[in-house]
Amino acid sequence: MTDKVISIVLGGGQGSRLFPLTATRSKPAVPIAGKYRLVDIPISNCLHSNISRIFVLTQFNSASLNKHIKNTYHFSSFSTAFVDILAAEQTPTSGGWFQGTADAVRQSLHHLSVHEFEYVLILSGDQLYQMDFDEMINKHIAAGADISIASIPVHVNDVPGFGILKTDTDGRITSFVEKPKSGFDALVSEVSDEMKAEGRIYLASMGIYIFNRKVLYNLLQSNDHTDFGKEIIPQSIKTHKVVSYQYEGYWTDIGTIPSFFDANLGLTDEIPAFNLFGNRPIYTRARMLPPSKISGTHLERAIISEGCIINASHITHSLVGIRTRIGFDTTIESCYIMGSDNYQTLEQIATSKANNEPIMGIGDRCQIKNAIIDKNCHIGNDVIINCGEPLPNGDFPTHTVQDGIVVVKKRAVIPNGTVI
Ligand code: ADQ
Ligand code: ADP
Repeated sequence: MTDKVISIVLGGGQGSRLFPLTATRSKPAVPIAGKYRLVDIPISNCLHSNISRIFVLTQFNSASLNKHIKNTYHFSSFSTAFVDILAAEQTPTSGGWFQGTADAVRQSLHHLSVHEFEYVLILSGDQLYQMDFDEMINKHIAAGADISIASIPVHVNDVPGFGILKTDTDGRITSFVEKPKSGFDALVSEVSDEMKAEGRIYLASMGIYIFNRKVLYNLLQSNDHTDFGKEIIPQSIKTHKVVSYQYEGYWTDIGTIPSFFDANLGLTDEIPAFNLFGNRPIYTRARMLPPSKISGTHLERAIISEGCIINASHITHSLVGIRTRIGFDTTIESCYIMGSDNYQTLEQIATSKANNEPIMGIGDRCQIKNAIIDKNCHIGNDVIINCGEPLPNGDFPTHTVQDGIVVVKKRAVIPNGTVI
């Protein structure tokens, strides 16, 4: 049945919850887990579920996102498979930015119409999970549903952040409240004993929807609602058969700096909830990088990507991205270092050193804790980041602080001896 499906990945609105990682790049292009991009997660889930016609909707189209998609997702010219980026565009009928998730899909319908399909699978671009969509689609068809919504049991603390639904005994959704503020008692659902034991007694929408083609076109073309969670879904349960597809595997939102940070560092756990080391790889661009070269470093719970040159003394509970260079006697604890897009030449390094300017990467004798270091940063020698008193939130020229996490901005130059 998956050959009758087209998938749409919602690649991010105007919101800036991942700022400063999204200051100069579109959200789908944000690097994750050392060598991937956010968009690789939903695309890999689709490809593993044999869904190979995929649109990625984004507010702006960056050169690097295009390059990444073009260089990663190659298909045989005899297949119908594609991964296409659709950026918000001005047309005679629309003014530019997507106004919300439903508006983004509405503005893209004319690109879908040229394809043959029965079902549209709508996915968020900022979630970390591994899920079989073919099973969800089979259940959608077996239930004779108009719309299916993937749901997951959550704890009461998470209720205000999600669309919360309730179903009848057949799984048909009878109520849907987007991000409720009160009245939680009335929203409790029947869940498995295992979930009950964890206190996860509310069913949250995962923001993953299957729509029958006609239903989607009717719902989007009969009104100007801009949002699925706020408008389209709550109203459609009154007029259509909307069912819940309950999922209990690992799934997490990575749309904010703290959740993005936790999800990345969680990959260093002994048995991570999200398993990179399985037989369903996350696809990404093959870069032909050299193996990493590491010298004199005590590594503990560290994930080191390809192409790194590391002389640090300790790297603990951290992820080190592609082409990262780290100097001698440096200690890194609980950090996600994204790495670099290219190497500096030996001449460039010699010139920088002669001028007492930091080279790309992290210098000697640094101490860095609880930080995300974006790509292509130049961090000098003897730099200390986030190793003292808890830092208040703030936005500074070279970095931001949010909930105790320092994010060093892309291409930032941090001079020798700086203390943040
Ligand atoms: P949120 O994630 O808060 O809740 P929203 O901000 O609409 O909803 O984002 C959904 C996805 O669409 C995200 O990946 C976002 O980046 C993307 N997106 C948002 N606006 C966009 C736009 N204009 N153009 C392109 N992409 C855009 C939703 C549901 C809840 C549900 C949670 C689960 O509304 O009911 O519980 O997802 O995470
Ligand atoms: P990477 O993800 O590899 O760090 P980006 O996705 O940030 O790279 O994109 C590379 C380049 O694309 C940026 O340096 C910038 O010139 C351009 N770019 C990305 N996003 C925007 C934007 N919103 N406005 C203008 N240019 C952008």
